[in-house]
Amino acid sequence: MTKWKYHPGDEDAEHLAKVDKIRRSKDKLKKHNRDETQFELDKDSWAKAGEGWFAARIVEVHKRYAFISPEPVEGDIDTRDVWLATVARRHLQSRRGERNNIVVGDIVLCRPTDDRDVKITTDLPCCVIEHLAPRRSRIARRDPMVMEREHVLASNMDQLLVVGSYANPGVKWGLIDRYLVLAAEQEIPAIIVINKEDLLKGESEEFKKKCEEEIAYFRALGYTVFSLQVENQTFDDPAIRELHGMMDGKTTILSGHSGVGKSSLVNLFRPEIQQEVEENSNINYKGRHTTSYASMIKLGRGGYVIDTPGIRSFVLRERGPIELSYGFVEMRALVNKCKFRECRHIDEPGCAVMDAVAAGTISERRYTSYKGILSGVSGREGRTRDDSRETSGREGGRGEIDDIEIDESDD
Ligand SMILES: Nc1nc2c(ncn2[C@@H]2O[C@H](COP(=O)(O)OP(=O)(O)OP(=O)(O)O)[C@@H](O)[C@H]2O)c(=O)[nH]1
Ligand SMILES: [Mg+2]
Ligand SMILES: [Zn+2]
Repeated sequence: MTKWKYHPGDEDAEHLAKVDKIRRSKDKLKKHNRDETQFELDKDSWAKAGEGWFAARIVEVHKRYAFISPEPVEGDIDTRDVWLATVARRHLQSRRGERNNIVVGDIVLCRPTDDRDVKITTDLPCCVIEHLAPRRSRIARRDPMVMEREHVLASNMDQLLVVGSYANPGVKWGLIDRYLVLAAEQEIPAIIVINKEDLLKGESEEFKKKCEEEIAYFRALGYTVFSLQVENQTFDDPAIRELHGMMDGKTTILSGHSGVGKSSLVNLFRPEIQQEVEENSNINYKGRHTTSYASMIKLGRGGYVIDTPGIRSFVLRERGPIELSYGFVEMRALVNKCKFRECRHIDEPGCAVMDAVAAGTISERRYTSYKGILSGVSGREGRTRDDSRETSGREGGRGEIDDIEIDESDD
Protein backbone atom coordinates (compact mmCIF):
# COMPACT_ATOMS: atom_id res chain seq x y z
CA MET A 1 0.00 0.00 0.00
CA THR A 2 1.45 3.33 -0.95
CA LYS A 3 1.12 5.95 1.65
CA TRP A 4 -0.23 9.23 0.35
CA LYS A 5 2.52 11.83 0.31
CA TYR A 6 2.47 15.39 -0.68
CA HIS A 7 4.78 16.30 -3.56
CA PRO A 8 4.80 19.88 -4.61
CA GLY A 9 4.60 19.84 -8.39
CA ASP A 10 3.71 21.84 -11.44
CA GLU A 11 -0.01 21.53 -10.69
CA ASP A 12 0.56 23.35 -7.41
CA ALA A 13 2.31 26.18 -9.05
CA GLU A 14 -0.63 26.42 -11.40
CA HIS A 15 -3.06 26.34 -8.49
CA LEU A 16 -1.15 28.96 -6.61
CA ALA A 17 -1.16 31.16 -9.65
CA LYS A 18 -4.92 30.81 -9.77
CA VAL A 19 -5.29 31.58 -6.09
CA ASP A 20 -3.02 34.51 -6.51
CA LYS A 21 -5.09 35.77 -9.35
CA ILE A 22 -8.28 35.55 -7.29
CA ARG A 23 -6.55 37.30 -4.40
CA ARG A 24 -5.35 40.05 -6.64
CA SER A 25 -8.78 40.53 -8.16
CA LYS A 26 -10.26 40.62 -4.65
CA ASP A 27 -7.72 43.26 -3.71
CA LYS A 28 -8.68 45.16 -6.77
CA LEU A 29 -12.32 44.86 -5.77
CA LYS A 30 -11.46 46.17 -2.33
CA LYS A 31 -9.65 49.07 -3.89
CA HIS A 32 -12.64 49.55 -6.11
CA ASN A 33 -14.86 49.62 -3.08
CA ARG A 34 -12.74 52.36 -1.66
CA ASP A 35 -13.10 54.30 -4.88
CA GLU A 36 -16.80 53.73 -4.81
CA THR A 37 -17.26 55.82 -1.72
CA GLN A 38 -15.73 58.63 -3.71
CA PHE A 39 -18.72 59.29 -5.90
CA GLU A 40 -19.38 62.56 -4.17
CA LEU A 41 -16.29 64.63 -4.72
CA ASP A 42 -15.51 68.26 -4.23
CA LYS A 43 -15.18 70.13 -7.50
CA ASP A 44 -11.64 71.14 -6.60
CA SER A 45 -10.69 67.46 -6.85
CA TRP A 46 -12.10 67.26 -10.35
CA ALA A 47 -8.97 68.87 -11.72
CA LYS A 48 -7.20 65.54 -12.12
CA ALA A 49 -10.09 64.21 -14.16
CA GLY A 50 -9.49 62.38 -17.40
CA GLU A 51 -9.09 64.18 -20.66
CA GLY A 52 -12.33 65.23 -22.27
CA TRP A 53 -14.29 64.88 -19.04
CA PHE A 54 -16.70 67.71 -18.50
CA ALA A 55 -18.95 69.29 -15.89
CA ALA A 56 -22.66 68.99 -16.46
CA ARG A 57 -26.03 69.39 -14.85
CA ILE A 58 -28.60 66.64 -14.43
CA VAL A 59 -31.70 67.90 -16.21
CA GLU A 60 -33.88 64.79 -15.99
CA VAL A 61 -33.56 61.43 -14.25
CA HIS A 62 -35.09 58.20 -15.48
CA LYS A 63 -34.88 54.77 -13.98
CA ARG A 64 -31.84 53.53 -15.90
CA TYR A 65 -30.38 56.73 -17.28
CA ALA A 66 -30.43 60.49 -16.98
CA PHE A 67 -30.29 63.44 -19.31
CA ILE A 68 -27.54 65.94 -18.68
CA SER A 69 -26.52 69.25 -20.16
CA PRO A 70 -22.89 70.38 -20.23
CA GLU A 71 -22.20 73.27 -17.88
CA PRO A 72 -18.84 74.81 -18.85
CA VAL A 73 -19.36 77.67 -16.42
CA GLU A 74 -21.57 77.23 -13.37
CA GLY A 75 -25.05 78.51 -14.10
CA ASP A 76 -24.49 78.44 -17.84
CA ILE A 77 -26.49 75.50 -19.10
CA ASP A 78 -28.23 75.06 -22.39
CA THR A 79 -30.99 72.63 -21.49
CA ARG A 80 -31.50 71.88 -25.19
CA ASP A 81 -27.97 70.47 -25.44
CA VAL A 82 -28.83 67.09 -23.98
CA TRP A 83 -26.67 63.99 -23.50
CA LEU A 84 -27.73 60.59 -22.31
CA ALA A 85 -25.84 59.58 -19.18
CA THR A 86 -25.54 56.59 -16.89
CA VAL A 87 -23.84 56.48 -13.52
CA ALA A 88 -20.49 54.64 -13.52
CA ARG A 89 -21.14 51.01 -12.59
CA ARG A 90 -18.84 50.97 -9.60
CA HIS A 91 -20.87 53.74 -7.97
CA LEU A 92 -24.14 51.98 -8.63
CA GLN A 93 -22.99 48.94 -6.69
CA SER A 94 -21.73 50.83 -3.69
CA ARG A 95 -24.63 53.20 -3.36
CA ARG A 96 -27.50 50.75 -3.33
CA GLY A 97 -28.47 52.05 0.09
CA GLU A 98 -29.70 55.22 -1.49
CA ARG A 99 -32.92 55.48 -3.36
CA ASN A 100 -31.31 57.61 -6.03
CA ASN A 101 -27.70 58.33 -6.82
CA ILE A 102 -28.45 61.43 -8.77
CA VAL A 103 -31.29 63.91 -8.90
CA VAL A 104 -32.28 66.82 -11.09
CA GLY A 105 -30.12 69.81 -10.37
CA ASP A 106 -27.04 67.78 -9.46
CA ILE A 107 -23.72 69.03 -10.76
CA VAL A 108 -21.74 66.08 -12.09
CA LEU A 109 -18.49 65.22 -13.83
CA CYS A 110 -18.96 63.21 -16.99
CA ARG A 111 -16.78 61.07 -19.23
CA PRO A 112 -17.82 60.93 -22.86
CA THR A 113 -18.25 57.41 -24.15
CA ASP A 114 -19.72 55.51 -27.08
CA ASP A 115 -23.19 54.15 -26.56
CA ARG A 116 -21.89 50.57 -26.17
CA ASP A 117 -20.86 51.55 -22.65
CA VAL A 118 -24.25 52.98 -21.93
CA LYS A 119 -26.14 49.99 -23.44
CA ILE A 120 -29.09 52.11 -24.47
CA THR A 121 -29.78 52.80 -28.10
CA THR A 122 -29.99 56.49 -28.64
CA ASP A 123 -29.19 59.21 -31.12
CA LEU A 124 -27.94 61.43 -28.33
CA PRO A 125 -24.26 61.72 -27.44
CA CYS A 126 -23.52 59.50 -24.43
CA CYS A 127 -21.49 59.87 -21.28
CA VAL A 128 -20.81 58.20 -17.96
CA ILE A 129 -21.28 60.10 -14.70
CA GLU A 130 -18.07 59.69 -12.70
CA HIS A 131 -18.52 62.16 -9.87
CA LEU A 132 -21.10 64.24 -8.10
CA ALA A 133 -20.41 67.65 -6.56
CA PRO A 134 -21.70 68.09 -3.00
CA ARG A 135 -25.26 69.41 -3.09
CA ARG A 136 -25.68 73.05 -2.14
CA SER A 137 -29.35 72.56 -1.29
CA ARG A 138 -31.77 69.70 -1.58
CA ILE A 139 -35.45 68.95 -1.26
CA ALA A 140 -36.14 65.56 0.25
CA ARG A 141 -38.98 63.62 1.75
CA ARG A 142 -39.06 60.32 3.53
CA ASP A 143 -38.86 57.45 1.06
CA PRO A 144 -42.30 55.86 1.03
CA MET A 145 -40.74 52.51 0.09
CA VAL A 146 -38.13 52.39 2.85
CA MET A 147 -39.06 54.72 5.64
CA GLU A 148 -35.53 55.04 7.06
CA ARG A 149 -34.33 56.31 3.74
CA GLU A 150 -34.58 59.76 2.28
CA HIS A 151 -35.86 60.37 -1.19
CA VAL A 152 -34.13 63.42 -2.58
CA LEU A 153 -36.31 65.09 -5.19
CA ALA A 154 -33.98 67.79 -6.53
CA SER A 155 -30.84 69.69 -5.62
CA ASN A 156 -28.92 72.94 -5.97
CA MET A 157 -31.94 75.19 -6.18
CA ASP A 158 -31.88 78.82 -5.04
CA GLN A 159 -35.53 79.05 -4.12
CA LEU A 160 -38.69 77.06 -3.78
CA LEU A 161 -41.97 77.95 -5.42
CA VAL A 162 -44.78 76.08 -3.76
CA VAL A 163 -47.90 76.05 -5.88
CA GLY A 164 -51.45 75.35 -4.78
CA SER A 165 -54.78 76.03 -6.48
CA TYR A 166 -58.12 77.33 -5.19
CA ALA A 167 -60.04 74.46 -6.76
CA ASN A 168 -59.47 71.32 -8.85
CA PRO A 169 -57.66 70.39 -6.65
CA GLY A 170 -58.54 72.54 -3.66
CA VAL A 171 -55.69 74.12 -1.79
CA LYS A 172 -53.90 71.86 0.70
CA TRP A 173 -52.51 74.27 3.25
CA GLY A 174 -50.84 71.51 5.25
CA LEU A 175 -48.85 70.45 2.19
CA ILE A 176 -47.71 74.06 1.74
CA ASP A 177 -46.59 74.12 5.39
CA ARG A 178 -44.49 71.04 4.79
CA TYR A 179 -42.74 72.54 1.79
CA LEU A 180 -42.05 75.69 3.78
CA VAL A 181 -40.36 73.56 6.44
CA LEU A 182 -38.12 72.05 3.76
CA ALA A 183 -37.20 75.47 2.39
CA ALA A 184 -36.44 76.89 5.85
CA GLU A 185 -34.20 73.95 6.59
CA GLN A 186 -32.20 74.57 3.43
CA GLU A 187 -32.11 78.30 4.08
CA ILE A 188 -33.65 78.99 0.71
CA PRO A 189 -36.51 81.46 0.23
CA ALA A 190 -39.98 80.12 -0.48
CA ILE A 191 -42.59 81.82 -2.62
CA ILE A 192 -46.23 80.71 -2.47
CA VAL A 193 -48.49 80.73 -5.52
CA ILE A 194 -52.21 80.01 -5.28
CA ASN A 195 -53.38 79.42 -8.82
CA LYS A 196 -56.74 79.14 -10.62
CA GLU A 197 -58.14 82.37 -9.25
CA ASP A 198 -60.79 82.12 -11.98
CA LEU A 199 -62.30 79.13 -10.18
CA LEU A 200 -62.93 81.21 -7.06
CA LYS A 201 -66.12 82.41 -8.74
CA GLY A 202 -67.81 79.13 -8.03
CA GLU A 203 -66.76 78.97 -4.39
CA SER A 204 -68.63 80.03 -1.26
CA GLU A 205 -67.99 83.32 0.52
CA GLU A 206 -66.88 81.33 3.52
CA PHE A 207 -64.23 79.52 1.46
CA LYS A 208 -62.99 82.75 -0.09
CA LYS A 209 -62.71 84.33 3.34
CA LYS A 210 -60.72 81.39 4.69
CA CYS A 211 -58.33 81.58 1.74
CA GLU A 212 -57.88 85.31 2.21
CA GLU A 213 -57.11 84.76 5.88
CA GLU A 214 -54.56 82.05 5.14
CA ILE A 215 -52.84 84.22 2.54
CA ALA A 216 -52.78 87.21 4.89
CA TYR A 217 -51.27 85.01 7.61
CA PHE A 218 -48.48 83.77 5.32
CA ARG A 219 -47.77 87.32 4.17
CA ALA A 220 -47.57 88.46 7.78
CA LEU A 221 -44.95 85.76 8.32
CA GLY A 222 -42.89 87.36 5.56
CA TYR A 223 -43.67 85.02 2.66
CA THR A 224 -44.42 86.40 -0.78
CA VAL A 225 -47.78 85.02 -1.82
CA PHE A 226 -49.22 85.32 -5.31
CA SER A 227 -52.88 84.78 -5.98
CA LEU A 228 -53.22 84.40 -9.73
CA GLN A 229 -54.53 82.65 -12.76
CA VAL A 230 -52.06 80.97 -15.10
CA GLU A 231 -54.50 79.87 -17.76
CA ASN A 232 -55.41 82.36 -20.50
CA GLN A 233 -52.83 84.66 -19.05
CA THR A 234 -50.41 87.15 -20.53
CA PHE A 235 -47.44 89.08 -19.28
CA ASP A 236 -49.64 92.14 -18.90
CA ASP A 237 -50.82 90.70 -15.63
CA PRO A 238 -48.86 92.44 -12.87
CA ALA A 239 -48.70 89.34 -10.65
CA ILE A 240 -47.31 87.24 -13.49
CA ARG A 241 -44.76 89.89 -14.35
CA GLU A 242 -43.63 90.22 -10.74
CA LEU A 243 -43.34 86.46 -10.31
CA HIS A 244 -41.37 86.15 -13.51
CA GLY A 245 -39.02 88.84 -12.26
CA MET A 246 -38.43 86.90 -9.04
CA MET A 247 -37.35 83.85 -11.03
CA ASP A 248 -34.88 85.75 -13.15
CA GLY A 249 -31.31 84.49 -12.84
CA LYS A 250 -32.23 81.87 -10.23
CA THR A 251 -32.87 78.16 -10.15
CA THR A 252 -36.39 77.72 -8.84
CA ILE A 253 -37.97 74.41 -7.94
CA LEU A 254 -41.71 74.21 -8.51
CA SER A 255 -43.52 71.89 -6.19
CA GLY A 256 -46.98 71.22 -4.94
CA HIS A 257 -49.95 68.93 -5.30
CA SER A 258 -50.62 67.37 -8.68
CA GLY A 259 -52.77 69.34 -11.07
CA VAL A 260 -52.33 72.77 -9.51
CA GLY A 261 -50.75 74.18 -12.67
CA LYS A 262 -46.98 73.95 -12.15
CA SER A 263 -46.27 72.90 -15.72
CA SER A 264 -48.78 75.43 -17.02
CA LEU A 265 -46.78 78.12 -15.24
CA VAL A 266 -43.54 76.86 -16.77
CA ASN A 267 -45.20 76.94 -20.18
CA LEU A 268 -46.25 80.51 -19.65
CA PHE A 269 -42.67 81.51 -18.94
CA ARG A 270 -41.21 79.32 -21.64
CA PRO A 271 -43.80 79.29 -24.41
CA GLU A 272 -41.51 77.75 -27.02
CA ILE A 273 -41.29 74.50 -25.11
CA GLN A 274 -44.69 73.17 -24.18
CA GLN A 275 -44.59 70.81 -21.26
CA GLU A 276 -47.27 68.19 -21.44
CA VAL A 277 -50.30 69.45 -19.55
CA GLU A 278 -53.41 67.49 -18.68
CA GLU A 279 -56.27 68.58 -20.87
CA ASN A 280 -59.18 68.52 -18.48
CA SER A 281 -59.18 72.09 -17.41
CA ASN A 282 -62.15 72.07 -15.09
CA ILE A 283 -64.82 70.25 -13.18
CA ASN A 284 -63.68 66.65 -13.56
CA TYR A 285 -60.21 66.90 -12.23
CA LYS A 286 -58.95 63.33 -12.36
CA GLY A 287 -56.11 63.61 -9.93
CA ARG A 288 -53.71 62.32 -12.52
CA HIS A 289 -50.10 63.37 -12.83
CA THR A 290 -49.01 64.70 -16.11
CA THR A 291 -45.43 65.42 -15.22
CA SER A 292 -43.70 62.09 -14.72
CA TYR A 293 -40.13 63.18 -14.23
CA ALA A 294 -38.64 66.20 -12.60
CA SER A 295 -36.90 68.24 -15.25
CA MET A 296 -34.81 71.34 -15.38
CA ILE A 297 -35.79 73.92 -17.97
CA LYS A 298 -34.14 77.16 -18.97
CA LEU A 299 -36.46 80.13 -18.83
CA GLY A 300 -36.71 82.43 -21.81
CA ARG A 301 -35.58 85.44 -19.88
CA GLY A 302 -32.89 83.84 -17.73
CA GLY A 303 -32.79 81.43 -14.84
CA TYR A 304 -34.01 77.86 -14.62
CA VAL A 305 -36.98 76.05 -13.26
CA ILE A 306 -37.17 72.52 -12.02
CA ASP A 307 -40.66 71.28 -12.76
CA THR A 308 -41.55 68.32 -10.58
CA PRO A 309 -44.33 65.75 -10.63
CA GLY A 310 -47.03 66.67 -8.15
CA ILE A 311 -47.02 64.90 -4.84
CA ARG A 312 -50.33 64.51 -3.03
CA SER A 313 -48.83 64.10 0.36
CA PHE A 314 -45.52 63.28 1.88
CA VAL A 315 -43.88 62.52 5.16
CA LEU A 316 -40.91 64.55 6.25
CA ARG A 317 -38.01 62.80 7.84
CA GLU A 318 -38.05 62.81 11.61
CA ARG A 319 -37.18 66.08 13.24
CA GLY A 320 -37.05 67.09 16.84
CA PRO A 321 -39.18 70.01 18.06
CA ILE A 322 -36.27 72.44 17.92
CA GLU A 323 -35.40 71.60 14.35
CA LEU A 324 -39.01 71.51 13.22
CA SER A 325 -40.16 74.69 14.88
CA TYR A 326 -37.48 76.53 12.88
CA GLY A 327 -39.60 75.78 9.83
CA PHE A 328 -42.55 77.48 11.50
CA VAL A 329 -41.45 81.09 11.39
CA GLU A 330 -44.03 82.21 13.95
CA MET A 331 -42.61 79.82 16.55
CA ARG A 332 -38.99 80.86 16.26
CA ALA A 333 -39.15 83.68 18.80
CA LEU A 334 -41.22 81.65 21.25
CA VAL A 335 -39.38 78.38 21.71
CA ASN A 336 -36.97 79.88 24.23
CA LYS A 337 -39.86 81.14 26.31
CA CYS A 338 -41.31 77.75 27.15
CA LYS A 339 -40.93 76.56 30.74
CA PHE A 340 -39.06 73.46 29.69
CA ARG A 341 -36.04 73.62 27.47
CA GLU A 342 -36.99 70.35 25.84
CA CYS A 343 -40.59 71.42 25.30
CA ARG A 344 -42.26 69.71 22.35
CA HIS A 345 -45.14 72.19 22.47
CA ILE A 346 -47.65 69.37 22.67
CA ASP A 347 -48.90 69.09 26.24
CA GLU A 348 -46.19 70.57 28.44
CA PRO A 349 -47.15 73.09 31.11
CA GLY A 350 -45.95 76.64 30.61
CA CYS A 351 -45.60 76.24 26.86
CA ALA A 352 -45.25 79.61 25.11
CA VAL A 353 -46.25 78.13 21.76
CA MET A 354 -49.50 76.68 23.08
CA ASP A 355 -50.22 79.96 24.86
CA ALA A 356 -49.78 81.75 21.54
CA VAL A 357 -52.17 79.31 19.86
CA ALA A 358 -54.72 79.90 22.64
CA ALA A 359 -54.27 83.66 22.26
CA GLY A 360 -54.77 83.38 18.52
CA THR A 361 -51.35 84.76 17.51
CA ILE A 362 -50.35 81.38 16.08
CA SER A 363 -52.93 79.89 13.76
CA GLU A 364 -54.66 76.80 15.01
CA ARG A 365 -54.25 75.25 11.56
CA ARG A 366 -50.51 75.85 11.40
CA TYR A 367 -50.13 74.43 14.89
CA THR A 368 -51.98 71.28 13.79
CA SER A 369 -49.54 71.01 10.87
CA TYR A 370 -46.65 71.31 13.29
CA LYS A 371 -48.01 68.50 15.46
CA GLY A 372 -48.71 66.39 12.39
CA ILE A 373 -45.17 66.70 11.08
CA LEU A 374 -43.72 66.03 14.53
CA SER A 375 -45.62 62.77 14.74
CA GLY A 376 -44.77 61.75 11.17
CA VAL A 377 -48.09 62.38 9.48
CA SER A 378 -48.30 63.00 5.75
CA GLY A 379 -49.44 66.27 4.24
CA ARG A 380 -52.76 65.02 2.97
CA GLU A 381 -55.79 66.84 4.23
CA GLY A 382 -59.12 65.27 3.59
CA ARG A 383 -59.59 62.94 0.69
CA THR A 384 -61.66 63.02 -2.42
CA ARG A 385 -62.88 59.98 -4.27
CA ASP A 386 -60.53 60.78 -7.13
CA ASP A 387 -57.61 61.16 -4.80
CA SER A 388 -58.08 57.70 -3.43
CA ARG A 389 -57.90 56.03 -6.81
CA GLU A 390 -54.80 54.06 -7.44
CA THR A 391 -52.40 55.89 -9.64
CA SER A 392 -52.03 54.33 -13.04
CA GLY A 393 -48.74 52.96 -14.27
CA ARG A 394 -48.45 55.79 -16.74
CA GLU A 395 -46.07 57.76 -14.63
CA GLY A 396 -43.36 55.14 -14.64
CA GLY A 397 -42.94 54.86 -10.92
CA ARG A 398 -41.50 58.17 -9.90
CA GLY A 399 -42.79 60.87 -7.69
CA GLU A 400 -46.41 59.87 -7.84
CA ILE A 401 -46.40 57.49 -4.92
CA ASP A 402 -48.36 58.52 -1.90
CA ASP A 403 -46.82 58.20 1.49
CA ILE A 404 -48.79 56.60 4.26
CA GLU A 405 -52.24 57.95 3.92
CA ILE A 406 -53.40 59.56 7.11
CA ASP A 407 -56.07 62.16 6.77
CA GLU A 408 -55.78 65.35 8.66
CA SER A 409 -59.08 66.94 9.38
CA ASP A 410 -57.78 70.40 10.06
CA ASP A 411 -59.13 71.77 6.84
N1 LIG B 1 -59.17 76.97 -14.37
C1 LIG B 1 -57.86 76.99 -14.43
N2 LIG B 1 -57.21 75.87 -14.79
C2 LIG B 1 -55.87 75.91 -14.86
C3 LIG B 1 -55.14 77.09 -14.56
N3 LIG B 1 -53.82 76.81 -14.71
C4 LIG B 1 -53.73 75.52 -15.07
N4 LIG B 1 -54.95 74.96 -15.17
C5 LIG B 1 -55.30 73.59 -15.57
O1 LIG B 1 -54.96 72.69 -14.53
C6 LIG B 1 -54.65 71.41 -15.08
C7 LIG B 1 -53.35 70.88 -14.52
O2 LIG B 1 -52.29 71.71 -14.94
P1 LIG B 1 -50.77 71.24 -14.95
O3 LIG B 1 -49.97 72.43 -15.33
O4 LIG B 1 -50.60 70.00 -15.70
O5 LIG B 1 -50.58 70.91 -13.41
P2 LIG B 1 -49.25 70.36 -12.69
O6 LIG B 1 -49.18 71.06 -11.39
O7 LIG B 1 -48.10 70.47 -13.59
O8 LIG B 1 -49.65 68.85 -12.44
P3 LIG B 1 -48.65 67.58 -12.24
O9 LIG B 1 -47.70 67.58 -13.36
O10 LIG B 1 -49.59 66.45 -12.24
O11 LIG B 1 -48.01 67.77 -10.91
C8 LIG B 1 -54.61 71.61 -16.59
O12 LIG B 1 -55.79 71.12 -17.11
C9 LIG B 1 -54.51 73.11 -16.76
O13 LIG B 1 -55.10 73.52 -17.95
C10 LIG B 1 -55.87 78.27 -14.21
O14 LIG B 1 -55.32 79.34 -13.95
N5 LIG B 1 -57.22 78.16 -14.15
MG1 LIG C 1 -46.77 69.06 -14.25
ZN1 LIG D 1 -43.47 74.78 24.25
